[in-house]
Amino acid sequence: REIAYDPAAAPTSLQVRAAQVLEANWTGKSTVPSRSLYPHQWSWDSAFIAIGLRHVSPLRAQTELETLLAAQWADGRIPHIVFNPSVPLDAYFPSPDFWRSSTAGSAAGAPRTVQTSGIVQPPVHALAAWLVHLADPGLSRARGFLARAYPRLAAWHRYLLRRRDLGGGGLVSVVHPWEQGMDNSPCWDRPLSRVTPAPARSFRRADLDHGAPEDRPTDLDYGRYVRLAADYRDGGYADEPYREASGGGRSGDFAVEDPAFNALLIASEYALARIAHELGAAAAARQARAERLTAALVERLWEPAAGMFLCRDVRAGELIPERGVSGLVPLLLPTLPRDLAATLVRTVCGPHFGLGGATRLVPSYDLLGEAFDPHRYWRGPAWFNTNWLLERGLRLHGERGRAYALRKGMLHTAGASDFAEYVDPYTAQACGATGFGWTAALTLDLLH
Ligand code: 9YW
Repeated sequence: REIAYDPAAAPTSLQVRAAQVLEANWTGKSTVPSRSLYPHQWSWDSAFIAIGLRHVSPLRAQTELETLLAAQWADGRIPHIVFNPSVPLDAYFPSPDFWRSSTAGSAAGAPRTVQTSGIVQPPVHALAAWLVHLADPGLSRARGFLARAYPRLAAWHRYLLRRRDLGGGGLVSVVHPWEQGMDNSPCWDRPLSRVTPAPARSFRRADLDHGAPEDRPTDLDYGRYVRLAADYRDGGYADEPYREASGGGRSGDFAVEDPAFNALLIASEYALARIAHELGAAAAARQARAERLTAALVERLWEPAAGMFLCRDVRAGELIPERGVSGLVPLLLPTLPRDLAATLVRTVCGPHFGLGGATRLVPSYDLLGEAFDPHRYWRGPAWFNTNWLLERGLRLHGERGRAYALRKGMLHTAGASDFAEYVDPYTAQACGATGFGWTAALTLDLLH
């Protein structure tokens, strides 16, 4: 009996499925992280998405970053959200009428024609721009992609280094957990406990319309997020008062030096040096700055007893004794001292993160930590962006076998979970949204 070939029955490859997610999330100018939960453009999502999109369409990947950079503020900050005006206001909270960027942010130079948030997210952008360029240097040069992006990326790094060194030790501080990107990480519990939450009735969460409450931050967390963001907004998004508060402490203030945020800035500074070189500009000063920042990171955030980096609570003047995945991300850095890199690898594979033992993907938080919860957002689940960064770090430091196993685990989990936002680190059960932008994009990148 002859068997007819049925293309509909043929298994769709992981690569095709990942590209389909990016296609479905593409709005014409940028890519949403998730059609349901996050219907606008997010800053570090776009950087990770561009890194994957470059394998499908280098032009779209360039456009993704250009759309984000077009919303940059005159003071250099790249906002964490660029709002899509055609999405209803109640689809996401906090919406443009909360941030009021074009009015509240006018002194800081917020754009007038596009609505954005007023806080930032980790600076993965120069790294993304360099990788996007490499995917098709001919197209990139013909479009002047790097020549147009470079001054904006340089202004972005300048903003962070000049305005956000709130601790005075050369590192950048975040003033809101949303800035660091790992919203409800237990690392924030201690500094957040000083913040008086906004009353629950003063805002309405939209995330619970799409996400299971047990997978999401709590109402108390949200009250504190709202208070911090509203205070920053009401101060015109000015950073000076936060700098002045350093050491003494203004009640309610949140200022934290985070290892992943700073490591990504350093990785992006190395990428900016490469971009400068490609454009025929001087690169040595950037290279030297990246090395200086690496030294500051080690000096201020390395905790030998934990075998990893920790967050520094700038207001309290002390390290926060919680092991978050953020403290492993500096493995990405090329000039990390060798003994520290070796220690980080041991920590990733040890009982707190379990890679290659209890877990196939690295969890967002200490498996043995008191606050560990395998399903609740950044309090335990494994995320694909942090695992992608660690896979690069393992490869960079010669850990090919471990990198290969992690890559395999990520590809399998991405496919099996339908490109979940995050997964239970023990069972790989999908949590949050599916069809998630950076999960699909970074899958594509791993496949190339
Ligand atoms: C929110 C979009 C963003 C990510 C963050 C993540 C989450 C937004 O979603 O924050 O409303 O909680 O924590 O890292 O950029 O994917």
